[in-house]
Amino acid sequence: MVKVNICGTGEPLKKTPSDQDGPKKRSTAVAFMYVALAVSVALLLVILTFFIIKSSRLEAEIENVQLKDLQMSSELKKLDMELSKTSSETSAKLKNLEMDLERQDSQIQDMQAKDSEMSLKLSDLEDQLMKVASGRGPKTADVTVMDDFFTIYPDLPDDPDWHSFNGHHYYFSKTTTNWAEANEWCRSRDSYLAVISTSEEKTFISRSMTERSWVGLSDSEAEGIWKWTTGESVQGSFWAKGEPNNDKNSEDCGEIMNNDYLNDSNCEDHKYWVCEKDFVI
Ligand SMILES: [Ca+2]
Ligand SMILES: [Ca+2]
Ligand SMILES: [Ca+2]
Repeated sequence: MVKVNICGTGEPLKKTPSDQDGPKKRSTAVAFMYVALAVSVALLLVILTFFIIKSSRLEAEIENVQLKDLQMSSELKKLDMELSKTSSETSAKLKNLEMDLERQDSQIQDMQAKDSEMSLKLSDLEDQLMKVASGRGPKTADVTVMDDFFTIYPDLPDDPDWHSFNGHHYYFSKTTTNWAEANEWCRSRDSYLAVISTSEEKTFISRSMTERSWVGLSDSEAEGIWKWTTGESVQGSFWAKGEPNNDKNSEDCGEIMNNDYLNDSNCEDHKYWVCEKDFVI
């Protein structure tokens, strides 16, 4: 804007130094404002980015924690189920053991009763023999005493299905079935699936049978811990080479093979079996 001489000379007024600095200062101020604005915007952007990154990290961590929480609750649920399953299995086994114990008690009582009955009959027979020998009695002894003996012990020792070895008696089945049924069959006849304690017994059994057969051996209670049904451990050298191998993760019952060695096999397989009883006359 051109200042006019108010004195009416018509000459434009000369610009003072301060008039010349004005626009310069203004443009510097404007430039400064732009720079300040740009810096503020940049700062805002940095802060915003920082918050976005922080927030997405937090979200990821929350998801992680939630995932772990889910996994832990599912593991807890699984553990809980396993615990209740183990507990019910244990109580069932305990009940079975109690029943076995009761059965064995009653068998022992039966055997004791039979023993005392036989002692009486034998002493009667001795009396009769003494009388025969001294000429005071009939010419022959009462053989019905011996008949009674075999009535009381139907399986022993004359039962052709049972074979004696070292004071034990063995039954070799003529049909096949799974391990549990074979075990039950022996139990129902006052015996048990054969328990092999010596290599002589092992050889006797393997030579007497015609086919591979179940014996009283299993690791059903604890995988890899093989025990006879009497609770005894099995001798390592009795196993065939490479056995027990728990093939297909499903071999928990023991059999004796024709080669005189033991093998673990699937309990549901149908095989012959060998029962044993300890009665010694
Ligand atoms: Ca035995
Ligand atoms: Ca096994
Ligand atoms: Ca095997």
